[in-house]
Amino acid sequence: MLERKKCLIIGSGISGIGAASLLSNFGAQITIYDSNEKLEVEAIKAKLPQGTVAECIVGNLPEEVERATEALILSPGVPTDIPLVLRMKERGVQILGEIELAFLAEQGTVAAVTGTNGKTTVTTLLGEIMKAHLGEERTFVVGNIGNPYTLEVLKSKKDSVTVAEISSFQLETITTFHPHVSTILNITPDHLNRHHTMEAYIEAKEAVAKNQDKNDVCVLNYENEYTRDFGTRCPAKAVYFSSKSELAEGYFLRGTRIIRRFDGAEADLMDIRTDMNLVGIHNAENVMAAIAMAEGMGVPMQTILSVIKTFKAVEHRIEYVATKNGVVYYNDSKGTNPDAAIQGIKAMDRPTILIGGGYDKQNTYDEWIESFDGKVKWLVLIGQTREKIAECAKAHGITQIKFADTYDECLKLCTELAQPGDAVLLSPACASWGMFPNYETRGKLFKEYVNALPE
Ligand code: UMA
Repeated sequence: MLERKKCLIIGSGISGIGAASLLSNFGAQITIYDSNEKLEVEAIKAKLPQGTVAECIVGNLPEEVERATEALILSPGVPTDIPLVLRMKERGVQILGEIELAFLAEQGTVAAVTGTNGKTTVTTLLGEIMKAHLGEERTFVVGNIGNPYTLEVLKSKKDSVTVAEISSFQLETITTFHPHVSTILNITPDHLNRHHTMEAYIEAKEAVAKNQDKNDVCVLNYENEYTRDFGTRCPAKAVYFSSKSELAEGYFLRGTRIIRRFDGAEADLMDIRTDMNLVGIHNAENVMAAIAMAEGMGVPMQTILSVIKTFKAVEHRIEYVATKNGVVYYNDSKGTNPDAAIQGIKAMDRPTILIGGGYDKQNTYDEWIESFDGKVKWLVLIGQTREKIAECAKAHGITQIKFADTYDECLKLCTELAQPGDAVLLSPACASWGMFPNYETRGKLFKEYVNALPE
């Protein structure tokens, strides 16, 4: 369909490079455009896989290139309402996101995971379950998790499964993307600077199910008002999980046990204290979602439960780093919004030096600060949002606040402030952008710093 077409990819990050590689297999004429004028064309070309040929342009896009474009491929980080995209839309140019582009080449079955929080944990866990069921060579784990779908999809076969973590950015640009099993884990305010309104954010999330029908499954959180409501109008068969209510149908917690109940028949599946290594109620929810999705994908319960038993926390998600001088260090760099960070502080059981702040996604911080529950001994703030968070913290009666100008200074300050018996938690409630290329870099630097501290 895109054969010989003049395709313009916006963004030269990992998703743009993946898109170029796949388009090259489609036989398209490719131009990669990146608005960041500081990038070098040669450096972008060097990132292209062998055999992929693309024109690369940085800074300003020449008018003749824009006019010649027949299909536009957007990287997830490119807003869909920038003037260039709007002009192309008006001209009737085909516009695809990187996920939609990849799906055009999908041969197998897809399971898609979205939601404000928990996506990476559920995607990774479901990926492990599918690998145990089908084998590594028939399972692909892709998407927002950091592995572009476009780079894997050509390996897909009729009997393979792709487990895709899909962000709201990526869902904005899907047209035919059709998972057999999907989930919206939860929806809480996030990315409002990109989507502008909560309604638009919800709409983007719900799009994960828009091509599904009643032969497909959509797994939803009964305790989240948006996802519960979506179940009543979802085009797929809605399957609920709940950490608070005993459901007539679905998966739920009874005390510390996960129960499965369908057609009046109940099965007691596992204990969240002894049969899994992840901590916190949010992780019990993640595990229930993964169980429901895996069952929807036809995996026997025995396989599902045996994988859950050995599954460990995902890197950067309330990840234990080390204990140094009696201080326990946790890396929750993936706490990139207040709701995710609430899970981080909730999981702490001791006085905590909490590192917060970063890129401003125009979130509000009241709920996060209210969840501190007297545990935050010092709040150490960095980045663009530090004043905004400090003001909010003061309004909630928290005065033990320190500012750091650099990340290095922040880490040193935390080690000075922490006493034996305390925890130091990096759980910033903000994206890392502006100080780091991504949350992984922020988390890795934290771990390197902690591991280098004397015993
Ligand atoms: N760019 C432009 N014009 C624009 C905007 C950006 O040219 O208007 C350029 C930038 O200069 C930069 C490039 O686009 O060079 C970056 O593209 P990108 O932001 O789409 O980043 P990628 O490296 O391609 O990574 C993307 C996802 N990034 C975002 O959604 C911001 C990665 O998710 C994802 O892992 C990857 O594709 C593979 O699918 C990261 C993320 O932060 C982890 N996601 C957000 C989140 O989880 O909260 C949604």
